[in-house]
Amino acid sequence: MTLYQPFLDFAIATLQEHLDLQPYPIPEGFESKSAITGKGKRETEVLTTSYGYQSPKLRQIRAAHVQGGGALQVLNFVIFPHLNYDLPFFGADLVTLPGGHLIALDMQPLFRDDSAYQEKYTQPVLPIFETYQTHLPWGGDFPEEAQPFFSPAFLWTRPQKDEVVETHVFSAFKDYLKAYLSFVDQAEAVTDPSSLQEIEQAQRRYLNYRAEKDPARGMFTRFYGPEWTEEYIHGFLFDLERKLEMQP
Ligand code: DBV
Repeated sequence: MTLYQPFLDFAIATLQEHLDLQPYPIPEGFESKSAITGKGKRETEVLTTSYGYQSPKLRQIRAAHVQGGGALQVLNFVIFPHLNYDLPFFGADLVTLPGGHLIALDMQPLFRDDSAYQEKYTQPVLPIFETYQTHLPWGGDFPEEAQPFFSPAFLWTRPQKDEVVETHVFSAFKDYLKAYLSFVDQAEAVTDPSSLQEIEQAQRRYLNYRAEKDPARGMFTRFYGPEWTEEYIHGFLFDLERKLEMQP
């Protein structure tokens, strides 16, 4: 059992319980990928496994789980709603590197500076966010250009101990996911053409940013090569652009 496996198991079980969950196709060759890294006694396997689901309101629910021993563990888990809902993205980037843990957890807004939107999708999360401030303080040093994509309830923290991840971070992850599912439950389809256009624009903005700035690009390129990495990013992890191109 690795650090983030319980997070993944909880997420899938909870989604299954609350949603009409269907599989989301994972392109061939990307379900599971392994490479050997390091030399001699440092030789370790780095295994990346992918998970994909969808539901009537959620276009793509996907996870990438990287397992490379005690000094490299990642769970990147994102939910992309269908384009006819104003729902935020659920975004979790749980990263363990030799220097410690790096935790990003948020309901990433479509419209960061719209106060009605904040009222609807950030206010209800703030009490949960505040609950965790003592044990999971602000992690500092955050890319300026990423700011527009996060809400005021963005949980960004760098715990040193595994134990903090296993307890407080796991608990925050559960609370955020449950709160997200209650948003999904309440969400009603948008039909107004100009609102639909704004949603599509906001989704494209987010997608392009994440695909372009994916902080895992370097790591994946080192392990699996540039071709596999670019195809994984654009063909699975952040695939909206491709899916829209395929539509008539
Ligand atoms: N991040 C991803 C995907 C990953 C992944 C798909 C499957 O978006 C892993 C793997 N994140 C990952 C790794 C690192 C980070 C760091 C391996 C460490 C990179 C390194 O130090 O070499 C939030 N993730 C980060 C950082 C931030 C985030 C701010 C540290 C700063 C940085 O290196 O850029 N999550 C990340 C982010 C957004 C998000 C920028 C933007 C919307 O949702």
